[in-house]
Amino acid sequence: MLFRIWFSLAAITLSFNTIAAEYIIQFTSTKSAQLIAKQMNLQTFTALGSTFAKIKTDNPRPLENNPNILRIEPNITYRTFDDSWEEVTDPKFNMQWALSNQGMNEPVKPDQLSPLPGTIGCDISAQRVWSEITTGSDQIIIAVMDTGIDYNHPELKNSIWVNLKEQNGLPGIDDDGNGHIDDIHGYDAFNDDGDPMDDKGHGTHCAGIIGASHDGKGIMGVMDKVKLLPIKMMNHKGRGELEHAIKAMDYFAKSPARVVNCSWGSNLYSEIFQEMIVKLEQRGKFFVAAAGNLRGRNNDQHPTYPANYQVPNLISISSHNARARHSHFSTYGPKTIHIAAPGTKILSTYIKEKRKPRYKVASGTSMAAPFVTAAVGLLLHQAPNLTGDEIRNRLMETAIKEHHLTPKNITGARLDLYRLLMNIRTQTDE
Ligand SMILES: [Ca+2]
Ligand SMILES: [Ca+2]
Ligand SMILES: [Ca+2]
Repeated sequence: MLFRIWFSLAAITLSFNTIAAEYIIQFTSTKSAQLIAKQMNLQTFTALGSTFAKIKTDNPRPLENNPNILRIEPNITYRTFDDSWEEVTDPKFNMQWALSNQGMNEPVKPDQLSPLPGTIGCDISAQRVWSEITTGSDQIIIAVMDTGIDYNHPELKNSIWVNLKEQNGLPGIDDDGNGHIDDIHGYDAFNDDGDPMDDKGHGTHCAGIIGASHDGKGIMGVMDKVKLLPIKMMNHKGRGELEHAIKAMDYFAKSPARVVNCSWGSNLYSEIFQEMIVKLEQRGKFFVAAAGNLRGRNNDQHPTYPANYQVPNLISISSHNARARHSHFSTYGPKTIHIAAPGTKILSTYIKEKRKPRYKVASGTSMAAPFVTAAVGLLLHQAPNLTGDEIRNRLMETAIKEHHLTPKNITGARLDLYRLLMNIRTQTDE
């Protein structure tokens, strides 16, 4: 705790006496907010019952002692956790090693002759789940807090959540009274409007991993049927700030989604953000967070947030490759990262670009998290009353232990969807 306090104070102190920086103020009450906002001429916004404002100052210290202010934190910048991107010319399921690893199906660049041999069976057992258990359901709603989703993508358009009251309502009117105008397919917290179209591609890639349709074309998502709820909180560069994250969290809180994918983060701690996750635990909401891409970095010592928040309704995900090894770019954390999931050379959907296929191969813990998010969606559909703690324990106890992953995360294990949904626990004597 001391470390965290130091961490946030250090961030404030660093910018003290230098140049004016942006801060987010959380007020003690609505009344306090009105008072201060009027005095200082600030625009306020509300989220999860609290009132906030953004302020630019070179000295936040006097505000820290103001009795009307509960917290003041730097307006942290969050970044997407994608490590590398590659073009693809011929997308197809037999390149999706993460779903069904045949030993030779890691995607290759056009100038490469053959992929590195993968380990047969090093996948999440998706095919077995599809044939024996489920391919998903329209009742499962999954939020993707990211750069948006291309909701017109042929692989995704049938799987995008629809706000019926807005779809059947009037343009320019907030038909469902949720505070957002024309939010038919979700919300754009970055621009504060009702259109979460992706202008980067990152969110669309994550969305395809979860729910690209099983339609005989292109690729397949972990789920054939699902409702994806895009909450855009980052711009075309994959950058968003605490202000946008707070607004995105408020939308997620009000939405019917129970699980959210967070393939992004920052090394800066935010008490405001952590408190929001805790509040949402009471509403049965679960967070899947990518652990970050700083190669060789130990999250136990150098935390990444939100992945490192010590709350029961969040799971932190590192990345493994087709050979069941820790991905070279992924952070590790024997005490703080829970499980690994496939994140190296993942083929998925991408935004529309001139004369290019709407697919790309990408690597990053950003790509690993959505496999787990989809798994949580399916698990909650099967067992809706699980608590955050129970969801995380199930994921950890049913993950497959791998020698090479052992020092890299708490369990030394990787996601296995079949074992998760069949509740097949790893023997403790292994
Ligand atoms: Ca609305
Ligand atoms: Ca409307
Ligand atoms: Ca498809």
